[in-house]
Amino acid sequence: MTSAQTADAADATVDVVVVGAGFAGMYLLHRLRGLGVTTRVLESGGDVGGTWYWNRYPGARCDIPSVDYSYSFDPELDETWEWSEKYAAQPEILRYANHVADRLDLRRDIDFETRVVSARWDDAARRWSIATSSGEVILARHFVMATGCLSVPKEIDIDGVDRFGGEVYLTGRWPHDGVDFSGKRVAVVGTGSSAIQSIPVIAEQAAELVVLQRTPNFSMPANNGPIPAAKLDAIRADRRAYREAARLSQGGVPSQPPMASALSVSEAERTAAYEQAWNEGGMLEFLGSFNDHMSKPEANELLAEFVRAKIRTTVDDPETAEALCPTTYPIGTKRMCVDTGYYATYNRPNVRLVDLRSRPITSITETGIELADEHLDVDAIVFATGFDAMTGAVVAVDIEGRDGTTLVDAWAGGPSTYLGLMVAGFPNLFLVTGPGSPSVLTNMMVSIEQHVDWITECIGDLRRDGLETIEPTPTAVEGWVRHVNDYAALTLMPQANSWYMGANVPGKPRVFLPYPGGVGRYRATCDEVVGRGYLGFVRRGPGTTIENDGVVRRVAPDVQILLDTMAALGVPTLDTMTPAEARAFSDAGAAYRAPGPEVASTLDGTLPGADGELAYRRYAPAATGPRPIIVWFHGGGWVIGGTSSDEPFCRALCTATDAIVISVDYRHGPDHRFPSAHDDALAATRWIADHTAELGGDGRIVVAGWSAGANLAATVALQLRGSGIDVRGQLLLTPATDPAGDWASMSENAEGFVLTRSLMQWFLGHYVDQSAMTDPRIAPLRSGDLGGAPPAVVVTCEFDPLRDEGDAYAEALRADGVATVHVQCRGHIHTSLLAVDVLPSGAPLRAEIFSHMREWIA
Ligand code: N01
Repeated sequence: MTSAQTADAADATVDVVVVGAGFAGMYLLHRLRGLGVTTRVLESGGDVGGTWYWNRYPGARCDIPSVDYSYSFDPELDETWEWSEKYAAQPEILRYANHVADRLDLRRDIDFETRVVSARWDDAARRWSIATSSGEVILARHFVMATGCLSVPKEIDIDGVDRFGGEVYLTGRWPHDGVDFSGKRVAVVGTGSSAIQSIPVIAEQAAELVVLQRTPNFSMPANNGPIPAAKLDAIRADRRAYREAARLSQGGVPSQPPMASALSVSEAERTAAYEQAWNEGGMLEFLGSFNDHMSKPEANELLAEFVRAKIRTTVDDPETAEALCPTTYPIGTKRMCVDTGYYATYNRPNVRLVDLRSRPITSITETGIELADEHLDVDAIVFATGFDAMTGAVVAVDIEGRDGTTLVDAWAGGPSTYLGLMVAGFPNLFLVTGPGSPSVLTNMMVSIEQHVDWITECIGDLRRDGLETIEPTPTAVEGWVRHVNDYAALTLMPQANSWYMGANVPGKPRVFLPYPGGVGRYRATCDEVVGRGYLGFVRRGPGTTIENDGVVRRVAPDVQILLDTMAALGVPTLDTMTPAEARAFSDAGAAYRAPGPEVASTLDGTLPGADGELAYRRYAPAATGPRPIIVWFHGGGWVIGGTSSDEPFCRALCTATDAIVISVDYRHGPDHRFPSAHDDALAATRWIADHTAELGGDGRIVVAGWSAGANLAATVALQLRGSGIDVRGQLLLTPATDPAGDWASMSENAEGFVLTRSLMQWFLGHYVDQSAMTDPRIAPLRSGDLGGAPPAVVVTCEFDPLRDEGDAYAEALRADGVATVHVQCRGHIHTSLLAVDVLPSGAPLRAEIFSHMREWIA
């Protein structure tokens, strides 16, 4: 197809085609008009409203408070529209959509009952050719899928539906005239949100209702009614600030992020918090009543059990109650439901629950539903069986990008996008709330407005700059997909067979679809991408190509949150203090950290160093009998720290390896300068080796340390070559190996990752003279031959100023024939692995490190 042919076949040419006239398409049309571009909106429904146009089942209402689930872009609209209750019902929300369409005169640019069939990118003409169900072909520079996340109902995958002689309904495609179930025997299949909202209403009408449940869902009471006064007051006091707080929040509703762990408070305190959120809050407040429900299984289970107890006290029949209690996935990992009288409905004499786990459906017959052991005669079946979420509506259009690649093929292994907004190889195709964006995990209105604003401004920027196309680079897409997965891995979300994972649709790749980082963080990322010159995008215009390849979020998400929190708290850096102040500050900080795992015992003692007694702390594992001994040298730049400054890590090391860990102190600068610490480290290791039996050791020694301590461990390992001491291995965690070297990582990571270049200089300045900086004891990389050193695990972190000298040491060890495992920690900083029980993403890395160490001392 040439561009000339395309143009000939075209019925119309516009700047932008938008698919969908739900809340996303409506706002987009409004913004694009403001930009002065020509726009056609194509909508398969008969009017505006999207999800609220289609989902007219009884009981349908929003599960985010309506004052939040509404547009914020038009202050007058915001002030003049009044919601009748906390969670408005579908007819009221649809009235709101119509009101907005009237107010902004949107319908004149919308083609209703028009389905987009295909869209092909013409690279020569740099525009999309879009074919519709009415036979029209429209050419457009930009093509936006504003098709909603839950718009394509999942196909009914139960045998025999066509045979059924009664009425069949799909909650997502409900008749506009409503349905009268009076006097009828009705079956509802499914117990997701749609079912949980409709079941209580259908039960009031129907003669009999049987609910067919495959997986029970967690639901909480909507407590619907008047909008809470406190919320109204907050909005009226400062509407703009209220809306801004929503934009910067996690879920798109203003809230205080929870500070406490569910595991850190008494049972009474926890229950009181749960009761309050259950009775007064919404789903976001309930799940967010403590900060670890979505990350720690034990915390999650406490909340889940609270809901199960509520179900048991509400539902009279114990067997039904038990069947309604979800037990196979963590609470919140499937979208939690908000209901009005759902569980109590099962106390009605005309309602019955069938648990499909024990009594599966075998088929649908002419007269009802056949179970393994019973036939259910019914007059109507309601399928509340869900949607092909997030990708279904996008791939329903036959979209072909550059070089004839279809989106279906590009996404065969799961959707890959940049920011959930764009796809590599599909120029000028935008997705509103696409996979990889916060979307369904948040208040959709906030997410929609942010995406529409971003897309509009992007198109505006292109036009301003005389450019015609934009698309993400494969690197940017790969980086974003990795970041989304990194985030999801910090949560319990991937554990459920949910539609978030694509698990509800047979054959759909199992990928976590939305971005779990929250709307505030996500917005900042999108803004940063633009601020950095459209990082991760290629933009083209006549005779111009501007490629700005790169990855926007490379730091591990939990590490970034920690860094942001430290920045917000204004934690001072040690190099602004005297050594004594730095020691006091770091000792004080130790009181606030997680303690690390339990060990069988700890014991404090002293041992002779090179010049006087040195303190040590011995951590013993539960295993009995003589054990290998790991001699641990703490970090702290040879200036600060002591036997307990790395305590959580020492405990983790001890429990994971079943070895005795002896954390040895050493003399510090500036009072004791180089080589005092190095002499002490050697003397202490020798003494431990000589006294191994009395320390509980079996004669095998491992030397280990972090940062400056890893420098000591590396040097001791070299010095003990040929000594007769049975040194089985060396663990070097983010070691300093050549402080005088000119390392790129020292410049790249000079600022912003806790260990800074100036702090490193501060440490070195207090400990070692410039003239000694290349001494092989402080610069083991300069030792010449490293051969004969014990096997090594060298750990380096991507955002560590010491990364490159650590990498070089691992290479040098290998080159000199030392068995070396090099663990390179993507997205991590110098202090990451020491933050035991603080940074979840460090746990698998520690596990990997410890597994290698166990091989030395098996
Ligand atoms: O769909 P769902 P939904 N045989 O996928 C069952 C939003 N929403 O329409 O879990 C038997 O959650 C399936 O069982 P299982 C909201 O985000 C919002 O209810 O696969 N059962 C499940 O129980 C929500 O999360 C509101 O084992 C079958 C049910 O059908 C999303 O839309 C209201 C089956 C589907 O539940 C989807 O909710 C409504 C089969 N063959 C919806 N196939 C608001 O309040 C599926 N099921 C704003």
